[in-house]
Order: sequence, then structure tokens, then C-alpha cells
Amino acid sequence: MFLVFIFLLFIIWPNLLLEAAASQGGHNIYRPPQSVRQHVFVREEFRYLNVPRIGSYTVDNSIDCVFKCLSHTSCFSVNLAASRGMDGKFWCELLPSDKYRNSTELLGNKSSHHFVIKSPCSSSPCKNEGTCVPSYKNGIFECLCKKGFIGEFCEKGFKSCKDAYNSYKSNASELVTLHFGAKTTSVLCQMGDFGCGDGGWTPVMKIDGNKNTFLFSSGYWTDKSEFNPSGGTTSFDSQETKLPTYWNTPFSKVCLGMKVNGQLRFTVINSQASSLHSLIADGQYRSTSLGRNKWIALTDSKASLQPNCNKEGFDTQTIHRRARVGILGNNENDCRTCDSAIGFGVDNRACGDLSSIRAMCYILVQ
Ligand SMILES: *[C@@H]1O[C@H](CO)[C@@H](O)[C@H](O)[C@H]1NC(C)=O
Ligand SMILES: *[C@@H]1O[C@H](CO)[C@@H](O)[C@H](O)[C@H]1NC(C)=O
Ligand SMILES: *[C@@H]1O[C@H](CO)[C@@H](O)[C@H](O)[C@H]1NC(C)=O
Ligand SMILES: [Ca+2]
Repeated sequence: MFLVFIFLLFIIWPNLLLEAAASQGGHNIYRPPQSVRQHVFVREEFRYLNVPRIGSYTVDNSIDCVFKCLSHTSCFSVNLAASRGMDGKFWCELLPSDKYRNSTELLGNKSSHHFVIKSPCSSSPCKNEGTCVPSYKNGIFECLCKKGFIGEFCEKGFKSCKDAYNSYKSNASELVTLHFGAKTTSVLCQMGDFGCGDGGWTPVMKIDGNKNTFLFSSGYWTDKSEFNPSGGTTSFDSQETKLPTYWNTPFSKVCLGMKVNGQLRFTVINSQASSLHSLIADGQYRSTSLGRNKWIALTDSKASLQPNCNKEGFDTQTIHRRARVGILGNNENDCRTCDSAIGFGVDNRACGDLSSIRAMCYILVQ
């Protein structure tokens, strides 16, 4: 009997109001006023939501239990005994959560029914200021995330420009806030094909071949400290930078760019790693196979690279010459006495070749 009563009083009438108000609004983002939302409960028969309770009572009927919940600001659902106890009363538990937030905790239970406020948005399931769009008909919801957040509940921040690209679906480069744990970094995401192929490219380093900041011996290649992070918010200019993306951003492609005499050229290395730091900091050689012509073409094609050796990759090292990312050349037909190199973080050239080319260089990953 009381169930029929609840159904009539609490479900049908306010629900009609809600549907009417929602359709008048012209769109489906609708927040019912407090007084209306509080009267919409759905019954889950023989279910028990197994979350810590915020109140426990004995009541005469289900209406009493529901009203206890309504008068408690952080109550979103209740568990109610399925049958009367020895004293003729029902136990009633007030809960601070609901089946939308803790769906795995809704358990079958012969001695309990569960009642939940019908609007799934009542418990604010969307994180990071995402907008909850309820569907009153079937009790589900969708989170519309604020810019910069993804995930079913908008619980995740972007970790890379690839995330941003996949979310925005736009080829327009733009400033994006990346989240690494509690730390955030603003970077200019290069979107689309500027020379390395489609997708979202995350900036990692910008290196000036006229300066000594990023010579081979610089601690920046092996540590996890940033350098001039604001350089990460500008495009292919002459500001140097090393960003937290150096040790945080996983990738399957590395985009290398050199600007020589105002002309910008790029090439891509297909290489998978959890971060650029993980490829470089340990000093272990990891080979690549671009071929000497692509390295030379990265400059103005006048780079000086002796014909032999051609050892290339990450932490390319021989007795005489070393490059963090690059290729070594020798006049003798071996790698013992290399005299030339092209690359990023070379012995005494932060970027370019070892003769006259001082390039402004860019490293991005995807
Ligand atoms: C309920 O969900 C929240 C996140 O929405 C989580 O923090 C909490 O641990 C969950 N509680 C239980 C009992 O599963
Ligand atoms: C049902 O819920 C009651 C109340 O929390 C609990 O004591 C009982 O163990 C549960 N029964 C089952 C089968 O989960
Ligand atoms: C970006 O541009 C490429 C062509 O370079 C195109 O194939 C792709 O669909 C574009 N992506 C978006 C999201 O507009
Ligand atoms: Ca030599």
C-alpha cells in the first residue's frame, strides 16, 4: 500500500513537472529547484548500497525514512529494511552517496530495499566543474567537461597535447594546461601537420645552438628540472625551454625540428618510450635509423658530416664525439675517431653541426 502511495506522491506528479520544465527550457541541461528535486525517489527492490552511512534510524514506514534523508543536506539515498523488525518498525540508513557514484556497491540483499533521489545529478557526480546532464527517464547522466578535462566524470586532466587533440578534434594550435599529478603546466600544443604528421604534438625542449644551456654535458639532459617554462607557451621562436613533459609525457613519435637561416625543417623518429628522459638520462645508446641524408636535410643541407661511421640515435657516443640525439661521422672507416656530428645536445654545440651550423631547435613528442 505505502509503495503505491509513494509512487503517486513522489514520482508521478513532480516528474511531470520536471519533464515539462525541461522541455520548455529548449535544451536538456536543467537543474530542478531544490524543493522539486527532493521529492523524486526511485526504489531499487532488494538492494543494499554498501557505503558508510551518515545516519541510522528506526521508522514506521518508508516515507519517514525518505523524509529523514530529505532533511539531511548530504543524504542522497537510503537503505530501508524490507520487512518490519520485532518492534514493528523498519531500520532506515541515510547514505552520503548513490548508485551513480558507487555503482559497484549496489548489492542484492533480501532484507533491504534501496531508495535513491531520482536525479542522478543530485550528488554532483561530475568533477572539475563539469556540467551534469541528467536523463530523468532512465536515471543516467552525462558529464559535459570543462575545457581541459576528460573522462566519464571529467576526473582526468590532459596529460599531453594528444589528449587535447583527441578531445578538441581541431587542428588549431593552442595553449593547453597539462596535469602531472598535482602539478600543472601550460604549453602551446602544436596541432595538425606542421612537418611531423597529423595529431597533437607536445612540446618538450627548445634549444638555441648559439647558447650553452643544453650542451651534451648539461645536467638538464639527465635531471628532472625545468628551464624557462614560459618558453613552452610560445611557438617556434628563439626562446629556450625544457618542460616537465621531458620526464612525464609518454610517446610513440619524436618530432625533431631545426631552424637554420630562418628556414624551419622537421623529421620524425618512430620510437616508443614512457618519456624522453627515460630514453636519454641513463646515458645508454639507443639507435635510430633515419639515415644520414635525413639528418643533413634537417639543416640547410650544408651540414658537415664525414662519410663514415654514421652512428645515430639517442646518447650516440664514441671516444671523440657525443650527441644526446644525433648522428656522428668519421673520415676513417670506423667510429673510433669521429670528428663531425649533427644533432641536439652535441659536445660543444647545443644544436646544429660541429662546424658552422648553429640551429634553433625544437623537440616535440606524440
Ligand atoms: C564511492 O565513490 C567515490 C568516488 O565517487 C569513492 O571515492 C569512494 O571510495 C566510493 N566508496 C565506496 C564504498 O566504494
Ligand atoms: C543485507 O544487509 C544487511 C544490513 O546491512 C546485512 O546485515 C546483511 O548481511 C546483508 N545480507 C546480504 C545477503 O548481503
Ligand atoms: C587536420 O588536418 C588533416 C589534414 O592535414 C585532416 O586530415 C584532419 O582531418 C584534420 N583534423 C581535424 C580534427 O580537423
Ligand atoms: Ca677521424
